[in-house]
Amino acid sequence: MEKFVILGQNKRSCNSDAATRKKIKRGKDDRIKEEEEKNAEEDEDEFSHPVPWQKIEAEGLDCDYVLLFSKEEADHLFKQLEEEVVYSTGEEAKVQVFGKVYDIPRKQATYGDTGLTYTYSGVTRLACPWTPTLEYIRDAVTKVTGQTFNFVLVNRYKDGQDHMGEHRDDEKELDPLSPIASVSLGAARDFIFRHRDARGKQSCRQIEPVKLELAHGSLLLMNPPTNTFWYHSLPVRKKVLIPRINLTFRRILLSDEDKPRHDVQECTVQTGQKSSG
Ligand SMILES: O=C(O)CCC(=O)C(=O)O
Repeated sequence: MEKFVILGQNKRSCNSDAATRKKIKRGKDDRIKEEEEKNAEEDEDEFSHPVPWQKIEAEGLDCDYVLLFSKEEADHLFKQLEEEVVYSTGEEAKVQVFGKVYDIPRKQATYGDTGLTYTYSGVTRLACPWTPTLEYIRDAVTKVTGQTFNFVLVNRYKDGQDHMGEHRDDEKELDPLSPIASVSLGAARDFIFRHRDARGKQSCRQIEPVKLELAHGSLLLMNPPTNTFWYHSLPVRKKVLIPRINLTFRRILLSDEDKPRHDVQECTVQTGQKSSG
């Protein structure tokens, strides 16, 4: 039987929890102290995580998981993204692995700050301008983590046949000190981490894989050094019949050093809105 990390099903979103948090009351004659405590509390509201985070740890793996959005909000965000996100087609929907070109078994799009590019699987992609919903979700993630992001990779899985193979997000243009924040909307899907020393028949160590189920409205933070030591994948699950959208928010280094500028695939849509044609 497969062993999964059991993740909690807290029902409330961060925003509603923050709003209902009680203020600490102080005596009238202690005004300065009261003011200091109020300021500290406001700072905490801005960058704390009032819903319970779950820590997921193993050797060289450090992740945090939380249900960021309520079901209603997650349903709404999914619908909005279905309207706004424009996915790559044709040549742009292919990747190169060991020199061979393949169709991607899902749909992909890249959004972010102006001019940013990201190279993975042999293809360099230019970020389309943020859409309002991507911006909203990015800001919600920043609010609960205190981390900023300038790029998002959008993956859309039409059903459980669509998948993502084992890989690490360790490209040199990614800030190695920044976590990768993965927001999931739609079908719950299994997500599997495998240690680099425990892959394949030739593996030199026996380390158990870490298996999670990523829920609708969830946020998984993959903190450094997770992506150095652990590969991750989203395997085929034939019983899953509904779509899922995953957003991985990333921080791309702004220095032009080492940034490949060749073979850049242009962003085909400038507005981030679907064309009617
Ligand atoms: O859809 C997922 O949860 C996986 C996404 C992923 O592995 C990636 O964007 O690197």
